[in-house]
Amino acid sequence: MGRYAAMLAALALVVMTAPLLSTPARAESGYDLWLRYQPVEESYGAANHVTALVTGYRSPTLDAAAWELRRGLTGLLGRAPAQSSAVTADDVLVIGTPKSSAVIAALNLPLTALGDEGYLIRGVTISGHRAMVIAANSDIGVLYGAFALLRQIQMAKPLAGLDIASTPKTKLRVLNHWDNLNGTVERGYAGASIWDWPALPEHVSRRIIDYARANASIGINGTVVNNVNADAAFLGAEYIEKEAALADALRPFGIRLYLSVRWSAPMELGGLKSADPLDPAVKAWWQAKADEIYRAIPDFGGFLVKANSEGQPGPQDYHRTHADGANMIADVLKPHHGVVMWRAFVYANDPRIDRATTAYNEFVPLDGKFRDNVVLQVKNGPLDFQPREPFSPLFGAMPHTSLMMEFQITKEYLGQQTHLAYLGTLYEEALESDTYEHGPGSTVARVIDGSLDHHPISGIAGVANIGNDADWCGSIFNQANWYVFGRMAWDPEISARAVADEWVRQTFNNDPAFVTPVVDMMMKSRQAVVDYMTPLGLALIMAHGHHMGPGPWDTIGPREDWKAPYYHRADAKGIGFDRVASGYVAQYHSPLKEEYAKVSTTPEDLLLWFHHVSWDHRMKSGRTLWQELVARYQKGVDDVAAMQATWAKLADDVDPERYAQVRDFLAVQHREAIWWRDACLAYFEQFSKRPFPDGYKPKYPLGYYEKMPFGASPKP
Ligand code: BDP
Repeated sequence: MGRYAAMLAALALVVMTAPLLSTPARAESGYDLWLRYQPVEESYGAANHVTALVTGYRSPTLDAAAWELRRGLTGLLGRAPAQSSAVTADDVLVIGTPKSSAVIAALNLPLTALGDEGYLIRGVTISGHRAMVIAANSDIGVLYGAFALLRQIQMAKPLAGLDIASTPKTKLRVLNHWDNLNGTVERGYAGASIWDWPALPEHVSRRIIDYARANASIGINGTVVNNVNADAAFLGAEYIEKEAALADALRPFGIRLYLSVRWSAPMELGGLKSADPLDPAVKAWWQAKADEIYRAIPDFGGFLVKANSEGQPGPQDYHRTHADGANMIADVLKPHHGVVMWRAFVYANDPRIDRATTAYNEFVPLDGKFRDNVVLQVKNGPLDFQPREPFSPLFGAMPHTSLMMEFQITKEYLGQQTHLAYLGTLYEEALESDTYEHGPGSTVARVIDGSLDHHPISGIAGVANIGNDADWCGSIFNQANWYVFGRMAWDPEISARAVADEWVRQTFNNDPAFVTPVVDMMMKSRQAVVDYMTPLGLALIMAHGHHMGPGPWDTIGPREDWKAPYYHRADAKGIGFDRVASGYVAQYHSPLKEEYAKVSTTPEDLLLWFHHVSWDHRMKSGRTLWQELVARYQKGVDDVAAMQATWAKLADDVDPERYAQVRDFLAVQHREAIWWRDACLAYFEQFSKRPFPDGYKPKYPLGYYEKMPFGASPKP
């Protein structure tokens, strides 16, 4: 027997004997995400019944809604609902729009305020029968409502008395895939790209449909399929045909396709001599390209542009501004109703300038100069997706420009594949930050939902963590970050805890003895990462390039602002970046700029972000800064140990496969948290020259940590 045959035989044996062993639940790979539709546990479930599904006219989107409801209700309630076109019994579910369903039309429901994506779920009486309706103005609203109803049932909520009206607060709710032509994913930790370009346009895989379902279930309505570091080939005729096939598959689920574009594409694909946005030949090239794309994809969303950033070409190569560039592209998309998402992630290669100030300095003078179909895509913090940063001061500083949020869902700087870090709390912290643009209450959420300055375009982008792995995201808990991204894009004011609770119930079960500790663990998890990686406002001290593990000593980057000491500035006096002197603090509105200007009024969580502070500075705890730094690193490690202990008690409540993955990854996280603590403290101690508090000392000398090969970490 060959090796593979033997492996298969062994696997078959496991599969056959598995039901005989008393495992708590069937093994799950995680492929089903939060759409598992397992029977609702009797004890927590309400006695829900749905006897029949009443539909009207069909459309691909309404068919998707009916399909999902049939599948979901059959799984959850244990019985397939009958299919019907009229209400003839109790407990029927009627779905549709006033156009698609005569039954819905006759009910005269208050649908106007729902707009073109919202839904209404409500109990009604029809011809004397108890019924539930999912109604909307549009087919996609019905699909969103179908998922919302299934969510309620999966969470064991009673259907009786249900009355939910929900409308998304933002318009563009998009994933940004940093996927390359060759199938790799930049900063992807979940396997290869899900887009199978060689097989397109003929074949769209089942995974793509499941991807679309998962996105629709949380309201995501757009996807940028390729990396912001874009390859011009994505705009070539061969690829447009493939993209059109993908767009056709995504359309029933309300998902529009967008492309990242390379600024110099007119030269690379069109043979032009320049990519100057004010050159008529360049504009004509883009116009023809846009027309070509829209012929193939009539509802194409538009372009995402990374220009003059980290070596990418852009309008500044021709001494034009970002507005010149964005507006030229906006004009060619305008007749097709497309938008330009122009990234504000730019920074100068000048070590004398604080990198955190540069996007503001470049973009604020352009406020009011952008066309109305341009939206600036701004990362939540001014540097780069760190475990903690203050919100970018661009939010609140450009009232005449639409701004959308860019979050990173993939955890480039937060432990990548293995570390458990629920990002809901990070997103929430950014969104609820008050910019004071128009006085108190001018939150970042209100900037990006367009309500603060009355912008028609609003949105949130998330750099996807999705790949070809069995569980899509590299780990089960990473799925929660995709989920919370979508839920917060729909409603930037929803609470991180409420979303964690939803996710846990759907992904695992409704047992309070399970849900409560797991939600608590998730809610503390991101702070644990902050503490063992970059406590007290430190940033960008990860290892160079791959950003895996500690690298506060790293000076191998080609430019000053790619070296760790540029950020932490540790010396004999203290540690931290003086951002009062750099001009950064002044970019905030009052009262923030006054608060952040002084050590005494700066929140300790951001202390070293804003100030260079003496090692002996007295912290609120009574410890010196040096002692506090050690305590925070230690707390991060302890919190991971606490997560391990929590999970260890829950083995009986989860299927063995998912249980084991989480257990093993927490062990990795604990080992690496210790690595972070010891490597960073061994490094900083050479500057602080203060003794380590009792009971603590890094196990190895600094040089050992500095030489750690990629993928390895010291034995604790
Ligand atoms: C950084 C990533 C890099 C991206 C860049 C960006 O390390 O891979 O290209 O952001 O957002 O975080 O453009």
